[in-house]
Amino acid sequence: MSGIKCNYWAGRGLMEVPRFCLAIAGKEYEDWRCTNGTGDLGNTLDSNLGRLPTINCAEGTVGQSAAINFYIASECGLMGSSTFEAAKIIEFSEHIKELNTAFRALVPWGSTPSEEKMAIFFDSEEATDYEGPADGSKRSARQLKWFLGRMEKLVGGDGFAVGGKLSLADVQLYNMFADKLAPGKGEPFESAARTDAALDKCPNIKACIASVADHENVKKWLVTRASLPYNF
Ligand SMILES: N[C@@H](CCC(=O)N[C@@H](CS)C(=O)NCC(=O)O)C(=O)O
Repeated sequence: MSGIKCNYWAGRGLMEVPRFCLAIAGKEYEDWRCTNGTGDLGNTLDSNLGRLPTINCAEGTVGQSAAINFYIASECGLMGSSTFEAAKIIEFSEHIKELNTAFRALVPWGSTPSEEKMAIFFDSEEATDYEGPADGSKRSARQLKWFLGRMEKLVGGDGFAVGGKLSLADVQLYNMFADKLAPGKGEPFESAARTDAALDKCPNIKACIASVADHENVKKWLVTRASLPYNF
């Protein structure tokens, strides 16, 4: 047992990236899922301002998903081979977070997306500055194509985003672009088909996602989690 306890709701949300990292590393942990209120967790919620996710580990409690991702990925050997590579992995995490923020500005969590909003996110070519200094006049028009156009050039051409080996960045790419609970349920950006079509133009990013999808421990985790409570 790793001594790690993950505390979260009965969903993927902000805990599924750490769960994937733990699965990849083959570490056992306690996967606490909130079904009956968070009262049992006592003051361990303080580290996330009373919210989930949090983790308990030998040294104490950690809250905020970015910090949890860093801690778990480090413990699982998924934070690169140097401080520089760790920084590059965090850099990539932030790109992915910004992309998700752009999507959620159009489609707030829990809402039903309109075709108009989905078309803006997937098809907009208003911001086409895929190279060089970003065009600040198009700041509010940066949608999927803009992020992918720039991110595709940053990842390695060897199936790994950073440092020639599997890292948190690859897990986050899988989580954002490929993870789904079931056909039609919990699809990336509310449409796996549209997401896959966009990725067809990004062979480097697709290869990073495949490195995660093809990992034997990931395949086992996907079978295991199918029997666990997942509402989102
Ligand atoms: N920035 C925090 C956000 C935490 C957060 O919003 N958690 C949600 C669940 S995903 C929550 O518990 N919300 C309850 C609330 O805000 O009252 C993180 O990344 O951990």
